[in-house]
This record gives sequence, structure tokens and C-alpha cells, in this order.
Amino acid sequence: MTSIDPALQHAYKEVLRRNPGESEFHQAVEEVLGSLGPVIQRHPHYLAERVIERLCEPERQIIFRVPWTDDHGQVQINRGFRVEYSSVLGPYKGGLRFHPSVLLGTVKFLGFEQIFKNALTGMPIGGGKGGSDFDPKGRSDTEIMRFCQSFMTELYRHLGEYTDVPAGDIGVGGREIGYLFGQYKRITNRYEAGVLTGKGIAWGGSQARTEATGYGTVYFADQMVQHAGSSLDGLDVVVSGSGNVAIYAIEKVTELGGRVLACSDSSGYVVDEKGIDLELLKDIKEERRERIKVYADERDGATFVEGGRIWDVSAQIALPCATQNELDEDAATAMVKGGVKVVAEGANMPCTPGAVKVFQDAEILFGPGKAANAGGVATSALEMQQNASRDSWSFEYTDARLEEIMRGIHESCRKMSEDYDRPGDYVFGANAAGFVRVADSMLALGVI
Ligand code: NDP
Ligand code: 2IT
Repeated sequence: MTSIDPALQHAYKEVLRRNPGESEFHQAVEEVLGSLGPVIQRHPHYLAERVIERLCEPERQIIFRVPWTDDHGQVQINRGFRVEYSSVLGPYKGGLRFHPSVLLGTVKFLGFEQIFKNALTGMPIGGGKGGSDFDPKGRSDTEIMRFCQSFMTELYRHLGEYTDVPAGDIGVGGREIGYLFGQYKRITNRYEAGVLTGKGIAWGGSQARTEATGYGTVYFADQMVQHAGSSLDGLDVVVSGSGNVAIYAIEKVTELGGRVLACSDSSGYVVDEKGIDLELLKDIKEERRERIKVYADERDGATFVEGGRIWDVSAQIALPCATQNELDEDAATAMVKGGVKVVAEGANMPCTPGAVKVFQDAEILFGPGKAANAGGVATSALEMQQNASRDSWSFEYTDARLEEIMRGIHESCRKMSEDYDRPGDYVFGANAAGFVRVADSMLALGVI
């Protein structure tokens, strides 16, 4: 707790007391409160109005049983969650995660982060997150469909285009959003396109939403590098994960002249000195849903390292795009020794607090997730705009909007950090800029 200003310690202690055992949630709150000391000193009315305490308590938390039948006729029971965290800026907005590790504390950490991320985008969206401890790995399409239908049969009553608008996250992509939307439509008898984002292009989805988080992360990294007087062209890059965010980060890096040497999944990582072959990776991961080892089996010169640590592959740029706490202090120390210059978080909270400190002490350009990966949710908000006006925009137009939004986020973080005499501190800039927009809006709405 040493990093938290004394004026905020009480609020943080209350978070610990009221949410026992939820270590990921504690970590996310500590990270944000750790930045807010100078902001509170300059604007003490936030303290008097108890804005921090209000933001630490979700507006609503929903936990429900999800019963479904597997392909062998066996009944399975999972737990579903939706944490409707803050609707100060708009309807609750944030993804659904299907992964066996999901607990209430996981969803709360993600929902808390989402409030400030969504505020940074400048779009009219509040913060929320949901998911289930359901493990989609190895499940057939029909099992996925039955699970999604059961999940939505409970969740639908809490959703609505003006109320709560989920999207994808780990384990939830276009296939799952399709089944979820189909069930919502069937139960409500409404074609309410704006109730979910990440839909298929043919039925209300937005161009560039699939690409948006990965592209946005690279646009953000590119902004940091440009402001430091350099470019991504010719640099070596390591990207962890090989899911939605990782694949499109790799695509954009490659387009901008970088060379991606390695990517991973939870079984290990592959190294390809020629640069990752994106078509092969997409085929393996998006079409065949296979393990990353298959990449090394099918690509000349590539190697697979089982388990291991992808961060041992030296590169100038690292984009952690898999999951929380995947990059620790030891890894960060090795990366700094290996010559890393830029780290941008495509995933949510992938770097441990110790790792972030190592990067900051070494004056590495470090882009925190709530700024760097905000392109996904920002493009979800663009999808909502298109749905509200029953319009559909071109890929080029939507991608240009995304790029402009990422420049805007970079600029807000940069200005805020300079305003507080902490140039280059994107962690402070993102937390403070996100917080101030939510806090001022909350105060304008009264005691809510
Ligand atoms: P996907 O499910 O598409 O891909 C996740 C990738 O990370 C897979 O390669 C997966 O490997 C790996 N992974 C997941 N959990 C673990 C773990 N515990 N240990 C090691 N590897 C793991 O998810 P996304 O790409 O959508 O999400 C990745 C990250 O980006 C998450 O932190 C998510 O919250 C964040 N994010 C996503 C956004 C989006 O629009 N999708 C927007 C903003 C942030 P395996 O297949 O072996 O499990
Ligand atoms: O973490 C995230 O920002 C997401 N999973 C995307 C949320 C969204 O509503 O598009």
C-alpha cells in the first residue's frame, strides 16, 4: 500500500475489507489509486464528495447459474457473472470472458479497469464486464451454442442497448456473440442490434471491430515511438498470445515494417526469425482452432518451446496480448537487459506491478492497457453508433476513426502527465485522465 497517497489509504483498506480474497481486483484498484494522490491534492473536492469510494463499489453485481447439456447428454453447471460497474458516462460496456479461471474478483478487476478505459476513449460508454468459468477449449460448436443460449437466458433481462452492452474478451469471439445475439433476439422478440458488439458484418457488426484492439495497441505504441522521435519500421517485436488481440497486433506491426519474432498460447511459444507468417497463424488459430505448436510443425525454420517464457526472446518492442499478470518483474528485468525499448499492453493488466516498476525505472516507453488496448471498446462504441443510425461504414473510414481515437487517447495521457510534471509517465496520464472525466461527470449527476 506504500504507493497509495495517505488520503486514499482508507478507501483502499475498505476495498480490501469488503472484497476479501479478490487479489486481482485489489491489484487493479491499487494501481489506479496509486496514481491519484496528486490529482486529489489539486482537487480535494473529489475526496469530500467520496468519489473514490463510489467508484470502487460496482453499481450492480449479478451472479447466476448456467446449466447446459454436453454432447454426451451430461448436465454441466457453470457460473455466470456480469458486473455493471459504472453507468456515469453511458450504458455499461465491456466484454464477456469465458475461461476456467474466471472468478467474481476477475470480473470486478476487469470492470473497474473498463470504467477508466472507456472514459479515455471519449465515447459515451460506462464500464462493465462479465463472463463465466466455462472452458470452451475442446467443446463442439453445438456445446458452445447450448452454453451461450443458457447464459443469455439468464443475462438478457439485465441487458439493453441503453442499459448494458456486452462484447467479446478471452474465449468469446464472433461465434459466441452470434449465439448470444440469436438467443437475445429470440427471447425478447426484438432485433436490437445495439445490445451486443462484435457482431458479424452481415448482421449489424462493424468493419474493423475484429482488428480494432490489436491495431489500436500498435497505433498507441507507434504514437509513443513517434513522440520519442523514432518509428516502428525495422524493429523486432514479441507478441504474447495468439488470439484476437495478438493476431491483429501482429498484422499491424508487420504492416508498419516491424518483424514479429514470436507469439504464444497457454501451451508455449513459437519463434520464427523470418517473421510470423500471419496467414498460417490465422488459419491455425481462427479456422482450425489448434494449438500454437502446429505453427512450428508447418512452418520451415520455426521452433516451438513448450511452457517456457516468451519474454526470453529479445526484441525492441514487447506487446503482451494474452492475459493478466503474464509478465513479471523477473521477465521485465531480462527484457530490459535484452534491449526492450517499448512495451504496450494489448491485454488487461498483463504486467505485474513489479514489472511496470522495472520498465519505468529503466525509462522504457510503457503504454498501460487501459490506454493502449482501448481501441477495441472504442470501435464497439462506433458499432453502437452505426446500429443506432442503421448505417454501416467502410473499413477504411472505421479504421481511420479508430486511429484518430488512439491518437486522442495518447494525447490526453501525454497532456495530463505533463500537466502534473510527470512527462512520459503514461500510467499516471491514463489513470488521471480517465478518472477526471468519470469523476467530474459523476459529480454533475448528483449523489448516485
Ligand atoms: P482470445 O481468447 O482470443 O486469446 C487469448 C490468448 O491468450 C490465447 O492465445 C490464449 O491461449 C492466451 N491465454 C489466455 N489465458 C491464458 C493464460 N492463463 N495463460 C497463458 N495464455 C493465456 O482473447 P483476446 O485476444 O480477446 O484477449 C486477450 C487479452 O486482451 C485479454 O487480457 C483481454 O482482456 C484483452 N482485451 C481484449 C479485447 C478484445 O476486444 N478482445 C479488448 C481489450 C483487451 P490459449 O488459447 O492456450 O488459452
Ligand atoms: O477489455 C476490453 O476492452 C474488451 N474486452 C472489449 C470490450 C468491448 O465492449 O468491446
